[in-house]
Amino acid sequence: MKVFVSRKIPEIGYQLLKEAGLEVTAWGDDRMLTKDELINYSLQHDGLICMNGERIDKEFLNACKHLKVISLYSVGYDNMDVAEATRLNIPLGNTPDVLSDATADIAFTLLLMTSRKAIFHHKRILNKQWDFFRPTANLGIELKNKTLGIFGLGRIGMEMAKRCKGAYDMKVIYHNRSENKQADEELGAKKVSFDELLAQSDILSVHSALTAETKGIFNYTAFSKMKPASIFINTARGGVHREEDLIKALNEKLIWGAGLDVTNPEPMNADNPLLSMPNVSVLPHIGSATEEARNGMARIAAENAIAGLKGEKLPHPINPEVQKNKI
Ligand code: 8YV
Repeated sequence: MKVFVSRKIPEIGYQLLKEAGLEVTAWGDDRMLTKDELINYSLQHDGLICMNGERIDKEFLNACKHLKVISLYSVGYDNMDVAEATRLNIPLGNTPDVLSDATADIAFTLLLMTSRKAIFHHKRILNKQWDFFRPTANLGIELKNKTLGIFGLGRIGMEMAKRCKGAYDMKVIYHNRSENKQADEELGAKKVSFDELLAQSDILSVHSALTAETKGIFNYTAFSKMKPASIFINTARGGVHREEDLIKALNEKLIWGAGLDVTNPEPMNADNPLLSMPNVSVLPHIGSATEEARNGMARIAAENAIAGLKGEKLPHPINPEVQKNKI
């Protein structure tokens, strides 16, 4: 059996695949494959390990119906047409849990950076603007006892809530479809409506998947319902907020600041107005960028691929119904 890995991943991934007796083709060039290249390589293999930036859409899936498994090196699977893969009986896997701490750390980092205008002050040094002390210039805001609102309280949101509770004794509220009992028991977190989340949060942190329901939900109307002193954080997917509405909301001081690890599109243009706002911090989608998380993702992506190629249940399936009747 042959597996294609579409981008360089940590060594542990290749090692596990080889130990399982698979023939591995690892894309080694430092560039993204084109759609046609991805199809052509996939056609020569039985399984695929791919990235979130690659569109696993109807066209790809129908061209590569033969694949015994598609293992995504990412927890978010908004790049995949899951319904079509399920219709074609292709098992899909993702890499949850191993990146929750790393991503929550980036949400927390963005919160601190934004609340103290850290990037703006760093740029002042680079621009030779660090001159003399001004008691009232460019002040930040403190976080103790504030209310944290989580949009999409799953594994990553829970880790962000723990950090904010532990460090600043924040009150935690969240908006989810279903109640999160663990958050209630461990953090006293309360489930609220979307409008209540907007109205009550001092910090609003997005941790939801990008779906038809969440796409663009943070628009001008939503930002207008937030507190003028609030900070908006998004480490999930850029498509959940509308970038031009966020810029407008910041310019009109409807909200105080924003911290983004995800943008729309990615990469963000270097001339994006958000990059020159003092109360905004932007990072280039580095939520999972730690040795620990990326190694864990490589391990899980390999384990999913191996199981799929052996016709076994994937340890982390996206569409478990595909395999339920077959195994
Ligand atoms: C990846 C992520 O860096 O897992 C996810 O959903 O957003 C990140 O871990 C990104 O998807 C690139 O594949």
